[in-house]
Amino acid sequence: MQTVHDLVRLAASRAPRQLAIVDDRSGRKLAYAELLAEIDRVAAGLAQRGIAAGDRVATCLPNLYDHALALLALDRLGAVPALINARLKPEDVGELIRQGAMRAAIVAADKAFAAAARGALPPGAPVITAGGIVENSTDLAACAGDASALPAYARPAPDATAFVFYTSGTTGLPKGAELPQRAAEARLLYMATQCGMRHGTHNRVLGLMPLFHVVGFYSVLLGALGFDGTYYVCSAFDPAKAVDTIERERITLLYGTPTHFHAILSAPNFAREKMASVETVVYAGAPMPGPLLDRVGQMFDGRITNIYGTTEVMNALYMPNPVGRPHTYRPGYYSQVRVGRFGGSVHDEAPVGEDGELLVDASADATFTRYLNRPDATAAKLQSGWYRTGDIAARREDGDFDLKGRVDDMIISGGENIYPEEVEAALLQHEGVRECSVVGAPDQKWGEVVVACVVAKAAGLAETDLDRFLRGSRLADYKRPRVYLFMDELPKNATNKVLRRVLRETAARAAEPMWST
Ligand code: 01A
Ligand code: AMP
Ligand code: MG
Repeated sequence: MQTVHDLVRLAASRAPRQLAIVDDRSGRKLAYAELLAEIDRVAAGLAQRGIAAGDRVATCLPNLYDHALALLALDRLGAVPALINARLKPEDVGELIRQGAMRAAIVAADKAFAAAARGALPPGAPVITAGGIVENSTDLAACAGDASALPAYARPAPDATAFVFYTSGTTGLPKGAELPQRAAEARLLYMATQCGMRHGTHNRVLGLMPLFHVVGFYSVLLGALGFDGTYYVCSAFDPAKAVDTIERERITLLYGTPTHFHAILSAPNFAREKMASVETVVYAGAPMPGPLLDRVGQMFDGRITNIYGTTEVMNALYMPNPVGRPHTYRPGYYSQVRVGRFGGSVHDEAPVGEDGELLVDASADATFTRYLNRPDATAAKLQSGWYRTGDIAARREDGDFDLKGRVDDMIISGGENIYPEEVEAALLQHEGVRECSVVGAPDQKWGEVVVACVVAKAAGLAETDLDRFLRGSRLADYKRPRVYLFMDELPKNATNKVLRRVLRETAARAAEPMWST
């Protein structure tokens, strides 16, 4: 087993002078030997502030260089980073810190987030900010210590939790998936076996994907650092800046959601010639709309791979060279999958050609262990050694798999999961809303957009009222509906259940004019 720290340490011993990280904000360029020294210095600084091996430490940060460094330093100490989506509102971030019994937090330099963290942590626990200074908190940039005082790296047990990554549930707060130390290798190695990434100092990887999701951390950051490559920090996603960086730095690997590719191809400065250095294109998180995939195929000479996976199991299925091909998937090198009959146990396999739920063998090293403090959720998703994905699949005659959407009503927008129930609950808090139902509608840029179907209590309720209300609510901004449809009543069946299927069709027709955005 190689842990995250092992992988970086080994790369540094092979290629100490090779460029490891380039920071887009400060312009700093760190060679591997410098990065390793920096990790030790920050780890020593964090240790001085009381963070110790085994401590769970919340991080809630955009894709800053400091974020990457903090994660690597916490891991070096043997602490367990719990990576919270930086798009959540401070109330939810505080609640996750409280429920996760965290011992410290590293958050963006923002008063509201620092206060939420302080209120949720035990008295006196460190609140560290990155990217600036906030009253009563420590600036991560000043958080360096004497590396010689740091104990040697202690090899953790393979089963010990290394990281916690959050994934949203139907209602309530996101669930924290505990990922064991042994998961690291497989979570980056599939980049070579499935996506064609080769080991070596030629790798120049653009950090488009958020570090607080598993792809951004394991496959992109660690993919670069474990393979002797260079990681180019993108502190914020700016498509035009991404185009410039790809051209200037001769980026070899681009990994994004379909939305990232839509944005890059739509950037005013985009030109096919500027993409000439890109050898490897990978997309994940959502299916890519056909017209977009065709354009990606035309604009990149490199090899394109569609990666299907989840926070809990990482890569499960993939599709090499998807352009112009029927969309069928096959298991990745460490994955075993089956299709389970709807309503059946995980051993009740659906016959070839029949739709069921995609199940993934949970004995693979890449698999999560459990949801943090959520035995109920763990029992619902992890059964007799199989992980229930919640995705509909069918096994084909040729052994490949078709993917056909979700078992539940989850909406995927820009690679982020949004559960309608949560948005509905937020809308119902508005005094003018009698009833509502939230569905997804297809969208060329976002994959799906959130559409709210609303029955108002009285005439005069406007879209702007609801949008303003939700902005001020606890609901994360990216979950807000982008389209509102006001209705006299919601379509329902005989037992008074809202017919989401009917609403989805209505929403698709209504949202269609927006497809060009
Ligand atoms: O009206 P405003 O001002 O609030 O609008 C703002 C944002 O609220 C809105 N926004 C979004 C989204 C979104 N996902 N859906 C809907 N709206 N994100 C942001 O856009 C306006 C501008 O805000 P911004 O902060 O400047 O937005 P961008 O930085 O341009 O963000 C868009 C991105 C697409 C880049 C961003 O959403 C993103 O980074 N998405 C990637 C999510 C991701 O990493 N997904 C993968 C998760 S891991 C699970 C998985 O699928 C998987 C797959 C394979 C796991 C393992 C494997 Cl192997
Ligand atoms: P998460 O729950 O955040 O870990 O996201 C995992 C979910 O994203 C999967 O269960 C799928 O619904 C979806 N997903 C991820 N990658 C793909 C892909 N390449 N194609 C289609 N759906 C995907
Ligand atoms: Mg942006």
